[in-house]
Amino acid sequence: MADLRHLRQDFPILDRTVNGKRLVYLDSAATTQKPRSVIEAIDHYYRTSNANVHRGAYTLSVEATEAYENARAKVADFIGATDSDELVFTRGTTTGINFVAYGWGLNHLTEGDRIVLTGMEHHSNIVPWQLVARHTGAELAYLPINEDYEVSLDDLDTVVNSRTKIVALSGMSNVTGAFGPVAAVSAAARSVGAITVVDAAQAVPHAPLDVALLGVDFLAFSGHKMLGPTGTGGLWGRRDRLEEMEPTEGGGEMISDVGLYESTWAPIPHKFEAGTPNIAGAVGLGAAVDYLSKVGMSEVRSHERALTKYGIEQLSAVPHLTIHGPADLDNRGGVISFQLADVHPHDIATILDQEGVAVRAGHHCAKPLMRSLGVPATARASFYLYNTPEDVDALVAALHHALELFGVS
Ligand code: 7TS
Repeated sequence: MADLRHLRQDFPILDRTVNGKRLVYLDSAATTQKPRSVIEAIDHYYRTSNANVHRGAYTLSVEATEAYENARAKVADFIGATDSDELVFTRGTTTGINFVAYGWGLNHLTEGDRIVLTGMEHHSNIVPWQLVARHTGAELAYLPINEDYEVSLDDLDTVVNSRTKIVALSGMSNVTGAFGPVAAVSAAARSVGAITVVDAAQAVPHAPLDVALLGVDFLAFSGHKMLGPTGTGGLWGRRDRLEEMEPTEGGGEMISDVGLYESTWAPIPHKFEAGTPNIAGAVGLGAAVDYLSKVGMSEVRSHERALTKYGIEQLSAVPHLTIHGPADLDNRGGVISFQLADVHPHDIATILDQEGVAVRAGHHCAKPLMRSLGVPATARASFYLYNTPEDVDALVAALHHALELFGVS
């Protein structure tokens, strides 16, 4: 296992205790903890350079604008975008997908057109498309998941048909950890002239990713799931796609000219960034990608792969425990959803919390996927670069404790 243990000291929150126990944070799929460098970058920005961007001719405003645009360049570079104009700052993955659904979908879909999704999507990659389908008369079609928890490509060529205009899929499930078949699906989409939108909320933070090689049209991700602050994220789009996409929010900062009845837009990416942006958030996200780049995304991936292997082995040895996710480590990331006997996942999470272990329980905003799994909810442990085998051991010990409490033998 790539030993990243030394990184733990960079995360102040990991020093705290919860219910008298060492904090074992296993909910990074929901949001990640923040290293000191990110916290300090935000603090430093507010202490030294705070002003609004793209406006004033005075020093502070110029510095704030530079900090904001430098962050854009860093984040663009981090995902392999050669042109930082192709990176729109958003509030997170949800906002990014909604921008594409309303800004591109609404203007390119007509009745009878098809939007293809998969059976393992988060609600934020389902509901915006349902809304746009309702507005346009387009229909939704799904690539289902198979018994290995993977998106089935058996009917790819019939589901992605000549009426398909948009295919949207997750790079990695936040429930099962399964990777999405982005390359195969985007090739099928391209062959019928459809665009591909990737929900990369769980992909960008955990492995090297290069939009220049992926061959997709849009890719949305969240800053807070990759060590950055909440309320930050990115939407990358190919230049031509962003140029043909309409803004969905109007206001200051996003215009070229405004008349009484008509307006024209600023060039990309600014036409999608109406109003005063989250400047400090962008600065924090820039510091987060600096941190991740210094560690190295290949290191992050190999650390999490090894930790997932260990986690699956150890959890599989717990009596009455069922894991919902692929066995193939090359096709999955560090998210492990499980059931423990017939104990409700919320009860599991509460008992684990007594031991200082933070896991999420519920439907994980993926209700259609939960229905395919045949369960209303799961408990879920998710890893990041600061987790260790000792964290897995603490989880397993707490689960044994839960079995005792519930009298399951
Ligand atoms: N897509 C996936 C695959 C996600 O896991 C999430 C958030 C989102 C989209 C939405 O991201 P947001 O930053 O806009 O909220 N997933 C989770 C989770 O698994 N637990 O809490 C949030």
